[in-house]
Amino acid sequence: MSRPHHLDLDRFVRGLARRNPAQAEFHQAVREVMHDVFPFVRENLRYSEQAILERMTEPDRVVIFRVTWEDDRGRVHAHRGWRVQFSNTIGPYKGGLRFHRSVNQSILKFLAFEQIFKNSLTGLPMGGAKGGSNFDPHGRSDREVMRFCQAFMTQLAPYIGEDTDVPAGDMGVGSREISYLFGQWRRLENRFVGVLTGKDLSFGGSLIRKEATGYGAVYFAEDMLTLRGDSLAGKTCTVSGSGNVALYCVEKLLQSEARVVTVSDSDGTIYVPQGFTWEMFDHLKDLKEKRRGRLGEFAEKFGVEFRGQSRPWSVPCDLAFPCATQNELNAEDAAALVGNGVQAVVEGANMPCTPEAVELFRTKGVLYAPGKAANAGGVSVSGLEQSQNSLRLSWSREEVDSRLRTIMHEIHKKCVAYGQDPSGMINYQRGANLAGFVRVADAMLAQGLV
Ligand code: NDP
Ligand code: 2IT
Repeated sequence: MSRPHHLDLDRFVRGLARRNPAQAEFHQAVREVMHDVFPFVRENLRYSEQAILERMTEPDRVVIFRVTWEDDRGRVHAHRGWRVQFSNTIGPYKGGLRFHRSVNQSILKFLAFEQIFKNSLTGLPMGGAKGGSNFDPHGRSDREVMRFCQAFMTQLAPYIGEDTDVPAGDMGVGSREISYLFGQWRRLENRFVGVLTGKDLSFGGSLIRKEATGYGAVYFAEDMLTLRGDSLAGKTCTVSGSGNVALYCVEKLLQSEARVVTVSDSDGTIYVPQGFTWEMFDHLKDLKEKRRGRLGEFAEKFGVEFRGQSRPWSVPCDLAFPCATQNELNAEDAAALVGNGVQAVVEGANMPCTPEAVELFRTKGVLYAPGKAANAGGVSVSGLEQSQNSLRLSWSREEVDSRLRTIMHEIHKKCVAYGQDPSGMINYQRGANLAGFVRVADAMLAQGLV
């Protein structure tokens, strides 16, 4: 059956919006990918003839479940849980779990959709998925988090497995949560295999997994700059967030002799004009990873400026690393960054820049690294954790870090190969979208109608 040759992006997205009402983030993520893929598919009719785009934007399945649990005061709560299994064309479903009050189906579908292309770029055998809950771990005791994780896993367990779907962490899900989730899975299944990644080192976790997303984003930034004959040393960097991704982005920037002047959380931004010292970083890591504290406390201890309810983007910088959450950097923020002479924006978070912000970066010649390329280090080391679990071996820090570096270099190369503009600029967004797309689309063609 031949498909229309006059593919129309607006019509496609309108159809998607009709079929998936009230899912703004999902529509946004699909439009962003399709903007680059449509012209390519128009020239390669084998994809449109097999309805690849229609099939790729419909998840294999979405599992929705109730999570009932009891807090420390004996009150009963009913939260909602999801697992979006979007595509397992090139490997078992793979992607994080997010626990945050904002979680809904639209956000998880956008994240799972993005994950398909990100995982494809890594070159590893991983499909795309995401899951989570509208449960908010902030302010909850360890026992409450444990009971929630046990209840969540009891519902999720029938749908996952080491060769089926391998969840990991995302916002609100770190080592503590993965440990509780793993404990419950093992209890239910009476097996010990790598069904989750981001595990503790004592039971099958990988060295460097914790650091991988932040480190990977900095490796990617380094490659972008190297191609321009430049380097990270001495660059002034703004970072948003102060969670897993942000912390290790800051650490690698400091190791690269860059100057990090901000971090943030949902209360506001810390501004350190002279740049974070190692002492400040060590304290921040302890505050956020161990004590689950707030940035106001950090500002007080070091006597640095805390800008309440404010984001880092008005602070002058050479490089910006949004590492908090989706749509945290809008057109106004982008204009402020451009006005202050930003050279590159590297996404540690998933879809942190709005489409209007990205468009401004493109027109002003600012290097822009989309999350699906720049933050792929996390899921890459998850893939390496799966390999180590299958081999029943643990690789050294050096071994995993060197594999991570190689994977990030390869992703950078793919973006350059697919993203060359006639002007000589590299459109990393198009490069990432097309390179990610081609691998999955060709596998779909080869596998027939599924
Ligand atoms: P964490 O939960 O560890 O940290 C999230 C950080 O973002 C916290 O500092 C949080 O502050 C802040 N934040 C959340 N919402 C807002 C908001 N509306 N405004 C300002 N700050 C906010 O999550 P991660 O570091 O793991 O994830 C961050 C981003 O990176 C997400 O987009 C995630 O999808 C993406 N990512 C994560 C990977 C991973 O391996 N963990 C891999 C690839 C991408 P507060 O404590 O106040 O909520
Ligand atoms: O967005 C992401 O890539 C992640 N949250 C990590 C997923 C994973 O399976 O490690």
